[in-house]
Amino acid sequence: MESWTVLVVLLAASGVLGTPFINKLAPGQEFPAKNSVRQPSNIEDASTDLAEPSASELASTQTDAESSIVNKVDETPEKPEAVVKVDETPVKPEAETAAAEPAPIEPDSVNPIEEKPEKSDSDVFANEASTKSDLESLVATEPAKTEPHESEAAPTETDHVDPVIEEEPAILIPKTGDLSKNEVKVDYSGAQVWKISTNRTGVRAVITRLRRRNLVSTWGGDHSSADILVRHDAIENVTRIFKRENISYNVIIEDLQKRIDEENPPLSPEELELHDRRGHRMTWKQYHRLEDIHGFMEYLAKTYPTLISTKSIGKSHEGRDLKVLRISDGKPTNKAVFIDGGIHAREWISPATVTFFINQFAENFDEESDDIKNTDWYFLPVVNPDGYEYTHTTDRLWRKNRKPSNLARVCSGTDLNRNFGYRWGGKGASSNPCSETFRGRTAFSEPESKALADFIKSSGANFSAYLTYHSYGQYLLYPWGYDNVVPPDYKDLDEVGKTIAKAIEETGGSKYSVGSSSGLLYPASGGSDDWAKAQGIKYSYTVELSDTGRYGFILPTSYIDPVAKESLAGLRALMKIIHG
Ligand code: 0X9
Ligand code: ZN
Repeated sequence: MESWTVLVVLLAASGVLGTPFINKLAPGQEFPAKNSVRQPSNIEDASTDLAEPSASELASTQTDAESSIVNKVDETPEKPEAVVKVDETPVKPEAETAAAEPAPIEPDSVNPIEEKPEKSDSDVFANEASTKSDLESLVATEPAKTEPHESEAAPTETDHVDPVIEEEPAILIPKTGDLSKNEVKVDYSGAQVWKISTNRTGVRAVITRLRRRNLVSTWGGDHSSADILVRHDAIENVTRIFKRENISYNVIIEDLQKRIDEENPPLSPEELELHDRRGHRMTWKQYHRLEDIHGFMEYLAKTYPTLISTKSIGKSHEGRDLKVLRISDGKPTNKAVFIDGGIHAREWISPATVTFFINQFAENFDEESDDIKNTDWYFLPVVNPDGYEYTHTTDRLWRKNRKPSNLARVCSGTDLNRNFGYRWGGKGASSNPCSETFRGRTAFSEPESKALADFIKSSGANFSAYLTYHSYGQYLLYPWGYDNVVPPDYKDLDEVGKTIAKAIEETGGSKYSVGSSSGLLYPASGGSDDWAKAQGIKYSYTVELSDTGRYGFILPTSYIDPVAKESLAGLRALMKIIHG
């Protein structure tokens, strides 16, 4: 069948015109008062494509075909060509950006990392670089707790797509998983993950072009390498292009579907029964479904009612609970910490790690150190339950939430980590609903991000720390993410980050890199960490858990225990500092 025929058939069968699936779950308890098939080849037939432009062509020109399909760009975050230097001139402040005319988006400026920021006289940054350290020169001086410009949907300089997208729905091309209302499981047979050295100029541009043609998508990487997923039907062509252009790469994963199949083997019936008798099904030997995670949280609340409570702080788009678990002995002098996981659906190690923390503190509370006991803990292990379930049932590599865009529901999902209302809509966040980094229609347009933020604002707790667990890369990232600037207290954040990293390493664990997320990775606005920091929460970190790319998102279950344990050591180090 022709790929377009497949597209039409799938659209017809996909519920594009139907209503979204609603999964009703029982509401959670309230907190007590303080003292109490094949990968759809719907895009392009990669085997018939490619009259093979050279890399230089790829890098510098745009084919007719590409310009007509510009909206199918996959903007999975890309690591910078080189680590963004801290002494680079900071970009314009938000006020200027928002006021700027809706500049037509350069179709070729698809990579925010490659942009050269402009200098502005009215920059809000302290930029006396000559008298200060490089990082100091990037300290953003705007006050914390700045309320987001929620109604401003200003087009961004770095937007990768046509800003008048609503007028051109016909050129929106869905990606894998977007047509799956018929619940055909996405099959990654033969797809590969490659690690590419990006030291040479032009390599990233080649990757960007291939990505825009949906032949590859970006997984991760660092300043000198990129991990890309190469579609099965694109391997031959991409290989040829890379060979011709002398781009070196290693095949990290030979057959992605095989890895996926091996990743999460079921427990034996005996093991299951053993765990069931304990009152919940969580094992940390497996990646569990949402039902098991929520069941575990309810079990703890029931078992330790004076210490632990749960609360549904809202519902996901498909009606699943956003369940927060609180651990607190109710002492009025306690500090408060908020920890979440699973903002990105496919990062399974994150909810596994967060639930590991919960289990440790809940089951051993009396033996815990004062740093742990004198804290009111709030855990939201799965911020994106619809996406998380979708990765179990349909597409293992889904990243966003599952709310359909309003464009005939061709493309689903918003990247929740681009939807928070601090500097929303800036760099590294797309206005294209088909993009992996779609920022949503407005700040907090998504029920999941909104519920999280509303809860933090209204809980009455005075949070000292906000930790959000992601994967992968082994990074400890502090704000700001929206641009290559740092907050006034960045030195504290850097120092504490390094202390956490040291504690992790000293357990015999992994090596973490510490830095601001825009500096170390790439600018990406609308992140939960930036929003939390802007609320005045001092220690706001994104933790990118293991690994560094050998398995990437498909981390075998044998890693859950060591990753969670070393992360716990890091958390303990942070708590020691907080309780100083
Ligand atoms: O891009 C992201 O959202 C995070 N990386 S991930 O690979 N897990 O997708 C990093 C977020 C860093 N924080 C901000 N940019 N605000
Ligand atoms: Zn993530």
